[in-house]
Amino acid sequence: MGAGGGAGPLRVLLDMDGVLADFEGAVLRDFARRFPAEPRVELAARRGFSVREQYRSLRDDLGDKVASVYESPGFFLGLDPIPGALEAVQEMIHMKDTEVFICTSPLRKYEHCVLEKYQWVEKHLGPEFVERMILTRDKTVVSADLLFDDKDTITGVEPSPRWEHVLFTCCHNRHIPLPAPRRRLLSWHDDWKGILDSKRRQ
Ligand code: T3P
Ligand code: MG
Repeated sequence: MGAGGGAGPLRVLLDMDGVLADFEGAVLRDFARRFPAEPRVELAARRGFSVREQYRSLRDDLGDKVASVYESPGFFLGLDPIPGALEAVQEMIHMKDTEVFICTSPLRKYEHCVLEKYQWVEKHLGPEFVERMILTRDKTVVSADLLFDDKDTITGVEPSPRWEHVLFTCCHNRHIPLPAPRRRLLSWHDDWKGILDSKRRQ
């Protein structure tokens, strides 16, 4: 099915942080380096989408400290790829009847984040993928068949987005029960092709 109904290529949106780029691993690594004496949240203990909220719940000022980590220059460009992501995306882009876009939200404090997201994609996926980037704070207005995203609840002005949100498993969402018919992709080594195939048949 093409974006939201009818014949046509399958359009897939890929979120960036938590799906292609390891935001959580880098936050923990850089926080530990910059604030070695402070308490930190290990990945196994992460709960809830917002890193800032969880650090703030440890101690009030730690929220701003952890935010200063991901707002620093070089942070977004320095993220490691999620295991298997680059290979999966290169394979997906060459699949017949498939359109792949990267759909990512910039931080509200966008100074370094926006430029570095473009640079990251060019560095790890190549200039042709830069053509496929959609930066938006509201993913609900983008029309596609599938959105792979690690954020458990995605809201915006459109109450009924055209895409099916497949939850990409990440440290902060692995404990969240997903009521049917919602589905997960556990990792890029899981059956993402099966999800694309089942969507084509719908
Ligand atoms: P993406 O849409 O690619 O997942 O909010 C800006 C980006 O940073 C967004 O990228 C999500 C990511 N992010 C987190 O994953 N957790 C956080 O706590 C914050 C502040 C941002
Ligand atoms: Mg994300």
